[in-house]
Amino acid sequence: MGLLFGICIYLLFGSTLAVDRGNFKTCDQSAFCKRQRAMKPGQSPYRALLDTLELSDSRLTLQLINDNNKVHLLLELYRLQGNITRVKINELKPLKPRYEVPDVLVGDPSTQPLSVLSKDDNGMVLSLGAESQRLIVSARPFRLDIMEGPELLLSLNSRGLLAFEHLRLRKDTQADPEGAEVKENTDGEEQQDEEKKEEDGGKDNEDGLWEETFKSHTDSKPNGPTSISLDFSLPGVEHVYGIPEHADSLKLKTTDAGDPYRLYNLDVFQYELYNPMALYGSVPVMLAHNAQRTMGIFWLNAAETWVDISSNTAGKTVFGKMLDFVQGSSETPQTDVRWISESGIIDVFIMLGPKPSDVFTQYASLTGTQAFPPQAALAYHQCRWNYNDQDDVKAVDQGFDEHDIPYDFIWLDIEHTDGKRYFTWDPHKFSQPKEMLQNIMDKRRKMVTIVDPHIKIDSGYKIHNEISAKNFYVKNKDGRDYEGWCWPGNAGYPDFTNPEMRAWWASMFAYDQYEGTLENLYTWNDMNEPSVFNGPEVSMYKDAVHGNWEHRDVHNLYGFYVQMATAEGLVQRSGGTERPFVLTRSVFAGSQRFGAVWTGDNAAEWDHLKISIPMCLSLSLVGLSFCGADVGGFFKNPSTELLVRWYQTGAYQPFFRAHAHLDTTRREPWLFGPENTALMRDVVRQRYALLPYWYQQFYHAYKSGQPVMRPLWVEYPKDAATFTIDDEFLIGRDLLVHPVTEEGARGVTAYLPGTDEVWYDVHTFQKHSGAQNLYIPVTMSSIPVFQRGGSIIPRKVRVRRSSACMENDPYTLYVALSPEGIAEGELYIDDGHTFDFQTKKQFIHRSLTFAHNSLTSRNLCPECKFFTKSWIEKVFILGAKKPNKVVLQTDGQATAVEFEFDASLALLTLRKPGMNAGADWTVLLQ
Ligand code: NBV
Repeated sequence: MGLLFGICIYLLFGSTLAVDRGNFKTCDQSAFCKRQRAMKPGQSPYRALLDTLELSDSRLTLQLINDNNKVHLLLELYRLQGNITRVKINELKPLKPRYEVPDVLVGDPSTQPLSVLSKDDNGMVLSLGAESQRLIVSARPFRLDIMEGPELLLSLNSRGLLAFEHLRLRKDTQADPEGAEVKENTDGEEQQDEEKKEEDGGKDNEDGLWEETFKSHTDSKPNGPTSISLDFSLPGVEHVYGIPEHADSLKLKTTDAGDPYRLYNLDVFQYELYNPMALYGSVPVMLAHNAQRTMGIFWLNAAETWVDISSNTAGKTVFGKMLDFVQGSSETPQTDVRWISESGIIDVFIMLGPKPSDVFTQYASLTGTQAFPPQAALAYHQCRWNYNDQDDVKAVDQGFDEHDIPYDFIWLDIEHTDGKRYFTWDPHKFSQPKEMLQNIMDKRRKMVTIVDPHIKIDSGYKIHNEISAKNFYVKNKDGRDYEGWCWPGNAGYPDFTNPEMRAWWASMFAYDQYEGTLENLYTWNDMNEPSVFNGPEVSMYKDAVHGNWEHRDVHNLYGFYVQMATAEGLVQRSGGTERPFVLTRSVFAGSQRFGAVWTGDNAAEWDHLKISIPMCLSLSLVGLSFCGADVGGFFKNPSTELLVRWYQTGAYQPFFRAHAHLDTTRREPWLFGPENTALMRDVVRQRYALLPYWYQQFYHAYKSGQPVMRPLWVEYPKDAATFTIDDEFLIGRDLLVHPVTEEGARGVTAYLPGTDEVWYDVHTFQKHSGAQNLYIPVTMSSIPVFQRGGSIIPRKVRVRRSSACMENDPYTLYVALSPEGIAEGELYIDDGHTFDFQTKKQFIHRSLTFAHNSLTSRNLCPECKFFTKSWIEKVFILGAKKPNKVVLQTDGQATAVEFEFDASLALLTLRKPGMNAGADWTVLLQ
């Protein structure tokens, strides 16, 4: 019944696409959210016990006491390298340990010394080292203020919403959670057992403290109430971003009138746009921005979390008023945010910027950078649920050749398996997988198969038997293996939080384990929220057990771990030499280290095309650069116009994959008449030509944590006109894209930022000055893209059937001069797929600069070794003056270069200068 029900839900394919909101909790239906939200701003019951202060070099600890119930908390403060302050708050003596998120931070963040500048009965002032930054600890009520000079940057608990539901005994049963004892505090004060019981107030389960039912599902809460909450005030801030994944605008909205933004990884069928409901992934990172500064708040907690945002120019806090006084204004805007999580501890990293790029660097220092993907993964991917059989795969593969459209990856969805048993092939439809993969490999193309984390319970299935024998499944609260319904029917869910389980899972990708695979097969992890058709909110019971922890504590990490283990498997099967490619639906902070993410089951509707931009921008801002949306829309059939526009948009987004639901009509790009085939061909080819630039951007994302796809404000942080743009974005610093996302559009208005900038239309080479709204008339072939004057972009314009086929092809350089007549760019080249760039420094990294009429290539990594056959076949210089002569100097020789000059466009074209892309050279315009 459950399975049928699930499948029916999934296959119901009506004309109205709307989420069934009743399947998912509102804040009011989530007991802890309701309890916490019922607390209104006011005086905090927490007081800092200043005489408990302990300061070692870099760690400050201090006890807080809740004056209502006398429970003590322990506050830990750290100053981390790179302008980050970490604040941890836990119970001083919890009845049992509370969950602290492991594996997300890349290491123990390095700390810097802290020192106490002054201290009295009201509080103390600490020096944060950098730039006259101080932390003011106020004792009664407890609050923290981070100041820089006279400026208040951010306050914690200024609205008094710190709340910590301490672990307690249930009054009516007196059940002692796992032998916990009531202990004494270090300062001799008795841990207030009486008060604790009193807090339960004899009302046992009122307010869902000890049990909660949603629809037909009851969550037993063996630990009772455990939620935590803290507020942050951001004076001077009106724009906050991040906390994906939501189908909403880039700038986050205030939540006073509705629900908070929810972070709880869920498989939301037919999600709706422009609302704060949870989706597949959760990254608890918020960025706050104004024209002077960008900061970030990283709330490291993997339990269900809600985030309230309000903006109060009226009704300000005392500190807000003080700030007004200092700044002589009375209308300083302020954003207040409040984070609420169901369990765990408060562990928050305040990233103080001040530039957007600093916040990215700070966040990357904590959670790592984007995995550098194999270059082919940045090319075009062809997917549908499902390519039916080997012949179908062959026909689609040939179709691309016949229509002269490049592609790199063809994808197989769940139907390719033997009865939804992952790591297997349907014996009839895919009886010769190796032959199929070899055919694809012969064309230097690749394949992806789906491997979901729900495992069919079937004694004839090796994967199940091993997981079961090794005791690797998630458990029910009663200790038996947890079972849920999913595609295969009754399924078990491996406990990916267990490192031994992950190691075993990784080993299953070895060529002799995952039979029928070759090295051009990569992986897709879907349904890893985890999705459970018959579970609460289509997921797992919160009281399911992962080793020592409840599912409640780790929920938002499940998908993170699935992708981690899968990526590790792909690396291991190659003996550690090949870069993996794994696409995941569910993510958490740090998922960027393991591969790509997509925005799940969107629909073939114009609004879904539009939302792909802010959704991927939000993910990019919090480290996940490798993002894309299903091109064409997953549910429903797109009109031809929508499909073409979606190809045009997707070709300029990081992860470029067409995908479609099982019930949609086929939509390979040649099925819509020759004119439309030509439009789609053209834009896929534009993507391939631009791959050197994309690859270079990903190299930088990997090296430095800077996002690939960027909101305009990241590069133009002082320009308020960029703060709310949702229909335009940058790729790196130098390409600005304003895709056409309106039905029947005859023109678009693009904002070109930068008072000192000029922008060149990449198709016409026409020059436009910055800081203007430019109206661009469009036809069906138009994709408004502009190159920033002052940049150099490499392309490979001889497009072939896959990116690997273009490996040795020559480069064309697009040198777009700034108003001062200068430009700079880079060339990054490596083998495109191994870790040799990392382990053996086998890559070429060159800087390209144009100044004083000469274009020079300089080696940025003299100790690197890599040879390329690629050469420079053409150079376009946009915004140039006509030279008399062009001379190439390389290898101590000078040779004349043929050129052409188009005066109307100020375009200088150098024909076949012919130097090797890895060599030192200079081109002089004389
Ligand atoms: O595996 C089938 C689909 C997949 O095509 C899609 O991309 C995923 O997001 N999967 C969800 C399961 C069911 C979708 C209705």
